[in-house]
Amino acid sequence: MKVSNEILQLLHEQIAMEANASSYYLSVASWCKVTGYEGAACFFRAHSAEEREHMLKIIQYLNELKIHVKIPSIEEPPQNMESLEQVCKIALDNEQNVTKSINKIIDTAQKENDHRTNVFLEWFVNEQIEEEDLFETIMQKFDVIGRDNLALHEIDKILDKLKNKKDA
Ligand code: OFO
Repeated sequence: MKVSNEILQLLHEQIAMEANASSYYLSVASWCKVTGYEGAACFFRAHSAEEREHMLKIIQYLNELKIHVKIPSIEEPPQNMESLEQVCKIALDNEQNVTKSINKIIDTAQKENDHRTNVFLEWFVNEQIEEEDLFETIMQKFDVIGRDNLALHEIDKILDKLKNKKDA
């Protein structure tokens, strides 16, 4: 096999993490939509699709090494959404955990001189810088603009603009 069992295990865990993130963001999008946050609903739906792309990237990497991937089952995402700020904070926490997880795989790949996996994961390192920055910026909006209904309406509009991240 072209990667070690440990790397294979870690990449499978990463696939599950991306799939669960995709599912969480979809669930948040659904909550936003019925709560009146149209912009946030679009933002989280787009973000859910991005996470699925991340999962597919890893699957494709392993498949190109002729390794069959065991597709994991998805956990039921948390359903107790309380506020727009809370769901954005959970998203930031998730992204920080993804960064830790990517770093752990890179540490392992470097230890094993697995240059191929190390180089493959570079894209994820850069992506996580963007992702953490995105959610940190969103969290700052609650402090800067506020938390009353008008402020939340403004933040909802900002999230709509951020849905393609290029505007971030
Ligand atoms: Fe939002 O993180 Fe994937 O990789």
